[in-house]
Amino acid sequence: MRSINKTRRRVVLVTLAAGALVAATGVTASASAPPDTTPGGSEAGAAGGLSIGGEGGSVAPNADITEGLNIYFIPKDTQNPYEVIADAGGATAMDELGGSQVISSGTEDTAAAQIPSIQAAIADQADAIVIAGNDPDALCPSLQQAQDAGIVVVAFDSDVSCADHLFINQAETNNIGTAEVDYMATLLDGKGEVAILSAAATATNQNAWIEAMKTQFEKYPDMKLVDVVYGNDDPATSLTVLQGLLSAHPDLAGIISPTTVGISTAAQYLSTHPEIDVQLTGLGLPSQMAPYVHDGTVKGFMLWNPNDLGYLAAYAAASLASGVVNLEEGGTFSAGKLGTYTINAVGDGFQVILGPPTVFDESNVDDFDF
Ligand code: RAM
Repeated sequence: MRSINKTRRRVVLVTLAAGALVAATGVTASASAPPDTTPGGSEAGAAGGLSIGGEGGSVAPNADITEGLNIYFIPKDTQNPYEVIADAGGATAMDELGGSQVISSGTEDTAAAQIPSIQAAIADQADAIVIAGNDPDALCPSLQQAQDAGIVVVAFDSDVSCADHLFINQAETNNIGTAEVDYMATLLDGKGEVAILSAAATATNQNAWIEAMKTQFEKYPDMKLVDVVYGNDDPATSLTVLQGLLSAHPDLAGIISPTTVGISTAAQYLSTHPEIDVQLTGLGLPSQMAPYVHDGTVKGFMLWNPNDLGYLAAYAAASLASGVVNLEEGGTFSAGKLGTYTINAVGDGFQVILGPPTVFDESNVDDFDF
């Protein structure tokens, strides 16, 4: 066990843009104002009939976790509110585990913007990296360097294709895609032109969900997928491609946006353009989407608790880094308030699933704090 600088602040946020340090270290994660995401969010989900979380259990200090672990969280970018909430969940977990968290990434959803953060983790002799891959392959040479230096690699939110890592999946990949298409089919009575407003074209999670959606569209012969556009999880770009979509497809009846940035941008635009008769669903933060549900722009959408996702990823990374669990099928570890989780082999890799998503609509959209 390498020595840890005990004077290090518990949470450090670093934003790297084009390799340059934009925000100095030492800014606490709470300074970037993530919403208060208490465990009550999960309980509210369970009350709504859908569960988020593992096999249950109470918060218990995990005596087997090495104290003073330093874990780098490398989100897709440091600006996306979804990623900020997920990172805050990681901060809570590291606090419970007596370790520290550094949040480091760029401002654009590209692999190139994340590589300096991986290099920083290596230079800092981090114990683990928890990364949301902006690209499945392009990060692997750098992540391999990190593994060669003894750093545990965990992906969350968006997987990477590299060897010997664990992916913390928010929910079953196919189900996320098929549920959105099925929901759109109920909104459109199975008829009409539909488009997808995605995030970055290289994002592993987005592309996996889109593949599942394409297969599910085959079940609805009168509902056609006519276009896929990419807003890069940037509100301005999302708005530009949305407007392009609407003018290119005058008969468009529905938009599925499996990104919190895309769906909130589209909802805001459609709510101020009531003459546009387009149904919108996808993956959104209830805190951002509530006004558009209440004004009738959006009937329903889905998500899981991103705070729980980051919390689970931190517990998984700390458990692997402490040798409490090995990267193998059937390995189990405790994730504090979320309970016990089991590692599953999927294809060539290993995955842990947070739990089924929640559907939000008028009946429950105000019950969540994320
Ligand atoms: C956006 C990002 C993220 C995705 C969520 C649903 O914030 O694309 O990766 O998981 O939406």
